[in-house]
Amino acid sequence: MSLPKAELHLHIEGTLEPELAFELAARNGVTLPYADTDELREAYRFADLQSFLNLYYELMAVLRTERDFEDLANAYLARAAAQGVRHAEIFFDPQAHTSRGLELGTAVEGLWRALGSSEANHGVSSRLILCFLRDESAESALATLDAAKPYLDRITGVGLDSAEVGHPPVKFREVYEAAAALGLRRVAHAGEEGPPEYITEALDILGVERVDHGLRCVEDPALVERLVRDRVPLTLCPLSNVRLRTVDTLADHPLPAMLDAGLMCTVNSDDPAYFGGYAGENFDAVRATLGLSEERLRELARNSFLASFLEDDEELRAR
Ligand code: ES4
Ligand code: ZN
Repeated sequence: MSLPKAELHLHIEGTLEPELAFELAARNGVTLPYADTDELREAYRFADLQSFLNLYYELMAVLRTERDFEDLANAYLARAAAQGVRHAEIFFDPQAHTSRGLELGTAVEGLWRALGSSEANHGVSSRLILCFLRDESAESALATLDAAKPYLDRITGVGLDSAEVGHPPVKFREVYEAAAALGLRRVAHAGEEGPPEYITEALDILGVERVDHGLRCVEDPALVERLVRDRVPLTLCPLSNVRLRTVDTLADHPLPAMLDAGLMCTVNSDDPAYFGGYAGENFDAVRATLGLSEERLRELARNSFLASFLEDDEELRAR
């Protein structure tokens, strides 16, 4: 569906389609442990977040050069534009690349080659959000923030992703304090697989402006009341929740009840190459399966711009 919208929860490494993975593997002389794209797609059956992350990190081996990151981002932007995405706030995982021996600058410069000309080439404005891997140490996150200092003109904010349970937001208190002091915006994944308390911690200790997923807030009525009162945006990813079995089926997704409760929800795609759809398919799915009215869909699209990091004038132009 091509309702104008902003994408606020999108891991660029999660847009690596099997065809591009094999193309980059051939270009870089990397051997993948899959015979072809069909066999690779067969591996896209996940039991939980960790089983997905294992494949997600494995496939990143094909990303080696600035051009690889540029091609990855351009492929995403073209697809997003075709589905009505007018603005994209894009996560990337530097530690998943520096741990393989790449320079952080290879990822940033390569992504920027696509993002810097995205408005002209695709009609999509963009922002870059650096994510820390929460299953790595706080020291590693601090070192990553330090390594990013030469690129801060290209980085709008920081996020927190990867395996959630056992890695509460408080672990990254210092890192987020340092990021805030550098003038960076702050978001974090919380309440995807982790408990509602992680959402409260992300707000109170990390000072996040948006919560990525935040799905499990529904287990805590007092927290829901707070999120409604403070208009805290939640970047929900319905198809991701189905594929990672955070919900049993899409029909069981609490999105309609969350909207009825007054929560500021947005609909996003997370890792679209792995979860069966980009922003448009996520909107289509919630419309078809959850029976959301046109008015609710327009509310979701409006929320996506309101919750973005665009300035007011840019936001009006984008939608
Ligand atoms: C992710 Cl779905 C999801 N959750 C947490 N971390 C991630 N990194 C990429 N996709
Ligand atoms: Zn995510």
